[in-house]
Amino acid sequence: MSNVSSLNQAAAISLNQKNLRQLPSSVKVPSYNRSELRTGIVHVGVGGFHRSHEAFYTDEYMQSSGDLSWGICGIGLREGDRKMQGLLKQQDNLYTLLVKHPNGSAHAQVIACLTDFLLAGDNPQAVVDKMAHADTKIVSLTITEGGYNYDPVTDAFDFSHPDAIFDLQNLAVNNACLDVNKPPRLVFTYLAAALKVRKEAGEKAFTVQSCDNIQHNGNMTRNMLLAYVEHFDPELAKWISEEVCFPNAMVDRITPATFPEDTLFLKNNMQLEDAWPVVCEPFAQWIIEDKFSDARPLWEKVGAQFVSDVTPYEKMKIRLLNAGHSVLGILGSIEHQATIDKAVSTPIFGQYLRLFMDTEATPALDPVEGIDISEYKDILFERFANPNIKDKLERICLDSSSKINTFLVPTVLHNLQTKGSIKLACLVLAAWCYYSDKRVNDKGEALDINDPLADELHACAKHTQSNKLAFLDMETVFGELKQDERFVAEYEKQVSALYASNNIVTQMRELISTYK
Ligand code: CS2
Repeated sequence: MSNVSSLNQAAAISLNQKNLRQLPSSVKVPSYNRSELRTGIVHVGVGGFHRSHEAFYTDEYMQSSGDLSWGICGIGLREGDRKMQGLLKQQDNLYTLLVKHPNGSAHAQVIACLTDFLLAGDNPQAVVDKMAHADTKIVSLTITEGGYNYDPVTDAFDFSHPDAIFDLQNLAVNNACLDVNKPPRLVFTYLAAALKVRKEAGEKAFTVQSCDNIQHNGNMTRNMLLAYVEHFDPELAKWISEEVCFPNAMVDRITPATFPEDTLFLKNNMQLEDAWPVVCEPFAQWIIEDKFSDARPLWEKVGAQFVSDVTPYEKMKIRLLNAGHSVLGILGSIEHQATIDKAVSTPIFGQYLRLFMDTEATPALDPVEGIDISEYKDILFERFANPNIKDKLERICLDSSSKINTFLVPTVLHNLQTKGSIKLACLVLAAWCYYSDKRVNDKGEALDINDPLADELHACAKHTQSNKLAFLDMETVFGELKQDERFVAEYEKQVSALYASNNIVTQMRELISTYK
């Protein structure tokens, strides 16, 4: 066995431009001529999701249409992006999408639309120049739910955030110009600088397109950018408000983290050596409001859908899929579940999730044209259960402080207003407190908690034994909910019961039994 695999490994071909035409026929490669690509899109945040979603759609579009004006230049704002940038560079910015099907099979496709990858920390001016370049029609973003510098307590741009303070100080001493020795930290600073170049040259604006899981992600981007720019250049803010389009969009494709097994799988089964392939499910969905400042790829030719109002679609996706992930992620983590497929296939977790979706999340949705919500939920369960995806709960629980706010809290607020059920969501919030307090699962194994607010969450949660409402001191999450007596009473009931039993499954069972 080991001989066979070492023979296969020896035969693997490194992914790069020179070898592109020599890859085995089982690997799909684009037939367009990369040297003719122009860079029409600049994308900030080249993680797995961008590579399995927008880049995939764009690659498919260029491949099928022959319109090569939509090459993508990646931008990394964080030092942590250096690894991806370096590995992609060695592969001439090519990478493999490994699409894993529920029956255990997989297919591989090389994505060739990345033209370049710039690290802002190395040369911030190059980033601004790229965004401002006449070929750039769209600057898109995957900067995570927490990346918008939005303060849910004040419902406004967070000027007290250290990154905002840092950027504003540097802009102030430099007469609103970039200081190359102090690379800006906020994406908004780069957008402002590039849009200013366009404005001053009397040129058209580019579209700013968010690809994050935030309701009205375009409006959020617009509001945060305008609030920020207004602070130091009101004229530019006015121009942006008149000239720049920020389409709202619903984005969807489950993209787990890549593990060494995936790299090895490609090598052993497809003779392809890729240092950082992307793994994803076969399903992909992108529903976009058709509001662009300038030209755009005809993504509708390759499966995206353009609509005039994306609100019902994004609500449905965020409140069922993303919230569903968080429900399984938080409840499952404290009961030593490791992956979404295993958790959803464990009857008690599957039942709990379906009940949450049917009785709490669905009533908070609007009717969605052309979609049967019940069927949508069935499909979600099938997607979650894909045993080949193995989406780790650690990834799901990453940055829970932003996710719970975006994915779950709006459902609770809706149900408080309509006097609907909130108990299933309240147990998830109580479980999140327990998770943040104990930081171990029921087997005593340490939980890998990755959240910028992890210390604050722990500091509040650890007083729960003596004060059942201690966790609600997390203002950024519970600010609005805490004003509601019914919520506070229900949360207290759930958290008390959980701390008394020390067993999440007992509590889940208890709640499920109230529906029979
Ligand atoms: C997940 C999302 O991060 C999360 O919590 O719910 O990454 C999810 O997999 C994607 O939004 C799917 O489109």
